[in-house]
Amino acid sequence: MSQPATARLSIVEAAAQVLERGFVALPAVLDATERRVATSALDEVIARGEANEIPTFGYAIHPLLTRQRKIGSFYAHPLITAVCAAVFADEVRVTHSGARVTDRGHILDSSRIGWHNHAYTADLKSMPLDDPRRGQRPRRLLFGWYLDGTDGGNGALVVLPRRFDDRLAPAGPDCNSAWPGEVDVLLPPGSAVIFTTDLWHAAKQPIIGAPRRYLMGAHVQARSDTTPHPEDHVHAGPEVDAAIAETPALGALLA
Ligand SMILES: O=C(O)CCC(=O)C(=O)O
Ligand SMILES: [Fe+2]
Repeated sequence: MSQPATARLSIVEAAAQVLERGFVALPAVLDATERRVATSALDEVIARGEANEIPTFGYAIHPLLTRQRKIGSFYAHPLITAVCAAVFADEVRVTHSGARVTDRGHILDSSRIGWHNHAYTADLKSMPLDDPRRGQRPRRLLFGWYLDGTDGGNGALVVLPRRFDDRLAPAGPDCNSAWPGEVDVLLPPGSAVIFTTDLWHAAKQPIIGAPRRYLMGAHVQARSDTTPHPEDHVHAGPEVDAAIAETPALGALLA
């Protein structure tokens, strides 16, 4: 099944989708100029040799905010901040930043990035998803900017929709195969996806010769929750300071 993301949702509707299905697609939020700014900012980091190139994954840049002052506004984007805040019913904090870029130079020899999630610490990982101790809402989300979208050519994001508190065992033992109920999230350029860290997801690989595929994203945590996560970064240094000077709202998100 695939799901083209076309409709414009209100903040409330978008947050409700995260609670009901574990993810929401926000189609075509960025315009062509914004997309060019972000893609060239990622290309600069790659050209400086600061990306970790993994043949079957692409370029991985983690953390990103400490390496590139030009992308602060995408991390403090008011729509992303508002939807995450509505999901948490709390203010938000950005705790991880990163990017994935793939192109025809990468030999993508398996059919997808296998099924995984970015669930919490060991305690929460072993706590059933419907355990009341988890609370009424997710406490950590991920967002991704798909700067040139996703389609059959450059590799769809694949998700297994679930209510945020559903007890959902992995749908199959093989993390590299298709799972029943999976949904391809197809996105026009400049779209964002917001999903809970518990959501099982995978990504189809770009076909050989597909155009460059740019993804940059973050972990977003409810401000009242200080539980650390192994993927968290310290965002500090001159690039972060310069980004905050240009986009003051980023300062509040990183504080
Ligand atoms: O490339 C994608 O669409 C998803 C990548 C991903 O899930 C990850 O890097 O953890
Ligand atoms: Fe992931």
